[in-house]
Amino acid sequence: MGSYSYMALGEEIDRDAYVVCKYRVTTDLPMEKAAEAIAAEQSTGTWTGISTLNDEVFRNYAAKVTAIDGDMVTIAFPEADFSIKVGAVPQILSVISGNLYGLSALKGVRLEDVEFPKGILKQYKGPKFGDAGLREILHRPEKPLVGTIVKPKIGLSPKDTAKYIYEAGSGGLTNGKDDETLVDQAFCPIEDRTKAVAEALDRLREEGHYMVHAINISTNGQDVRELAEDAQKWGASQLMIDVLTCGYGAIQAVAEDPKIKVPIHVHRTMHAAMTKDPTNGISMRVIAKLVRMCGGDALHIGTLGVGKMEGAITEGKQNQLACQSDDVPYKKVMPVCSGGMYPGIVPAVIKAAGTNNLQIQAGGGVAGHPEGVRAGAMAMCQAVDSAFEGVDIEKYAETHHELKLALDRWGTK
Ligand code: CAP
Ligand code: MG
Repeated sequence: MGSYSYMALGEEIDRDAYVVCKYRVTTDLPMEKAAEAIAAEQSTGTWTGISTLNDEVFRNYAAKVTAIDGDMVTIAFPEADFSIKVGAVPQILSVISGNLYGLSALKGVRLEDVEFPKGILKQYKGPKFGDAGLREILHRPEKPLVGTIVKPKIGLSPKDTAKYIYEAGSGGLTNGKDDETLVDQAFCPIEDRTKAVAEALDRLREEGHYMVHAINISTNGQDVRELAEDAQKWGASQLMIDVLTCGYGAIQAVAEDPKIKVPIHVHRTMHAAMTKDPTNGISMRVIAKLVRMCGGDALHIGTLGVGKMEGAITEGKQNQLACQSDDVPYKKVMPVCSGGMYPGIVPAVIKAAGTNNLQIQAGGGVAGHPEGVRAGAMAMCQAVDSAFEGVDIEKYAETHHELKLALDRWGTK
């Protein structure tokens, strides 16, 4: 029974022949032992030597531990370990992010980053629209997109949802969306909501304002594509999919459906179950890379360390880069900053983002404005304009009533 070593420290590998992963590993064992346990379990090994593993199989398909730097372990998986046609992201995740979390050799392990070879990247089409496509639809070439999430997140009728969106658009917002828990409840059937919101958006367009609203079509695998086509038929200007509850396959199925001619907003609800713990799980950067491959046009990346949801600025910047980098053959994804946003925090978010190429959206920060949704929308737009024009927000508020009321209510960050 041959014994095989998965250690290949310092070995130069052809980056176009491997999927290269970086893991943060916590273990009481020597790091080499822990790293080898991951490489073995995720490729040709198991907990004991086996008579059925031969030199040829090992040579062709074994993963390699190519670097150990403190608690960071780099493991290279041969491209041949991954499916050629079917299998896609589910099979990729089973290799790079599967059994390893349960290995008794590890106290914790977090998949921090992944780099794919060209042969795998070319199996995916990426976003159909991307950030530039969204800007074209909205006739908004350079300022940040400004959006809202209809609040309360559940309970409004289709008519009241549409009224909310009409008010938000009248206040200048470019984007609306369903919240992550709203799909097709009895109080707001998706067909009625989609049609009512479409009428509100048509009215806004007749009044000279361009706005899209993402209808949440999160559902099971066999229905999501048909629901996407139905929602588009009912007038949806954008679709939303909760990627972690629906799966990456749902994004890919809808994005690659030739009948779908509207962008996809990707919500990441449930992500914190795997991204929040710095020693265990998966980084949002990896999720963002997979969403981009599968065709998401806009993706929540957190609030760069300044909002209500957890996440430090460095992670936020990594997520932003995963959406916007030029090192993959795909259109760029619009990074969405959401979660506890309000007008007074906008300058800090834009400063942290270091660019205007983002979508800032607020639910409570619009619906909670003292003078209602339209004024809340105006205050968010005024906050974005102040940052875009490089004017101090307090100064800007001296001549913008709605922003002044928002700053009085929630302050600045
Ligand atoms: C924001 C939101 C979004 C969060 C999710 C919410 O509402 O609708 O789902 O943005 O977090 O339900 O919290 P508020 P993330 O604007 O009222 O906070 O974007 O980090 O995935
Ligand atoms: Mg929400």
